[in-house]
Amino acid sequence: MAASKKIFGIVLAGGEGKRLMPLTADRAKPGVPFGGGYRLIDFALSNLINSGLTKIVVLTQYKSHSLDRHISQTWRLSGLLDSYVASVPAQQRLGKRWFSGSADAILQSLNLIRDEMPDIVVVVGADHVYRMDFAQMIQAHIASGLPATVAAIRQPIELSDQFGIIQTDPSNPAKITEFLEKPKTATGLADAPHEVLASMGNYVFNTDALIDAVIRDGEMTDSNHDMGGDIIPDFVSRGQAGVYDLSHNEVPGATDRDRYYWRDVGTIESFYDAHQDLISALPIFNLYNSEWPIYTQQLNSPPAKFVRDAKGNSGTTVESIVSLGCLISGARIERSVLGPWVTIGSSALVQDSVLFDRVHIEPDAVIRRAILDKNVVVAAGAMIGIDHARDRERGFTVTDTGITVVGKGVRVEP
Ligand code: ADQ
Repeated sequence: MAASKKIFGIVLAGGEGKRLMPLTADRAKPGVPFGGGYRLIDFALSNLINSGLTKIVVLTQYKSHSLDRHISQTWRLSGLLDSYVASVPAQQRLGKRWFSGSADAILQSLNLIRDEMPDIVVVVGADHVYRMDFAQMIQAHIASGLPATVAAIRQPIELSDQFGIIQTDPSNPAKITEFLEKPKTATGLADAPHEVLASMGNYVFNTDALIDAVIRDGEMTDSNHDMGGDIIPDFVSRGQAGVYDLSHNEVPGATDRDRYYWRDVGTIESFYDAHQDLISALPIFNLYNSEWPIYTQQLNSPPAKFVRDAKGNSGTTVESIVSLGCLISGARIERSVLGPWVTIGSSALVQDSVLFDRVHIEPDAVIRRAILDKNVVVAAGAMIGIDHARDRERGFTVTDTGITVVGKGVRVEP
């Protein structure tokens, strides 16, 4: 049914990601590296492409250079098939102002929708780790007869203030009766009082209804021009929004553990935890599902290499992801994720950590429960994540849960 419809994809990628500082000091949140060689946006884009969408725009604005470069280098689809993933920065089409919210980003980009004249527009966020077949959601959307559908997943009730929380009609659970954006308190589900139904920030709209809604919203002075805060509640108030529960989504090759995996990686803690979900032998999120691949840039890099150091130590690496171009010499690496071109010297110890591209760790350094941004250099014998007071003194971010984050390009002395 969906195959006969023209579908257009919009990825909202203009968010600042303040809670991921310092990783977002220099780049938009959807451009933050993840899981070795990926960027966060690769998950949303892979899901859309695997779902059969061929025309996708990515709306960017905040510090978008690194994200734009990633999209143009990685996501070139075939011009012959009239397919594209295009990164579109804010262009001040409606006056001298940037996007004032995610709905305003769409309002300012209506020319892109009108150019394609689709029947249906899929609007998704850009900073979640998950697998989802949008073709199944689109089918459910069409079957419902409603003009707007919100993708949803059950979440613990204590996280209600981070999500749009959905109540449905008991006699018609596919219809939303109430949508509260990030409420302080919420009512649990009838069959699971400690859970709520949370919006995933992914929506399917009939094109005309979306255009009408963002134009109407643009005329309102008391709106934040936000998809979750304003547009969806507006559809709900008119009895025109449906819900699509991720538990109905069957993605090929999913394991029992990761079938309905979805993580909002909006904070350092959740970003760190999502990495831990990748690395065990039976990962909570499986990157090795070739039936629903997560695509990213193909690096022109040699394979990772492990060598003995000058003293003959071979080192060990367990429960870790090591990317292309890495060179590990007699070091011990445990439960960690290494991005491309990381080098680690003799007798260094890296535990429970996430190292972005081109981190350089010299001999005898110790890194524990830390995230090191691109090009960080850790000098011989230096320690990170051992003494949190010292980490803070040196200007590093340390979370309440004891994760130390070192910003891009910093040199860490002993
Ligand atoms: P948040 O993620 O907090 O909640 P928001 O900050 O608006 O909402 O970000 C949503 C998406 O829009 C992100 O991908 C972000 O990059 C992008 N975005 C934000 N401002 C933008 C702008 N001005 N221009 C372009 N893109 C922009 C949302 C929903 C909740 C839902 C959660 C799920 O509002 O209802 O529960 O996502 O994580």
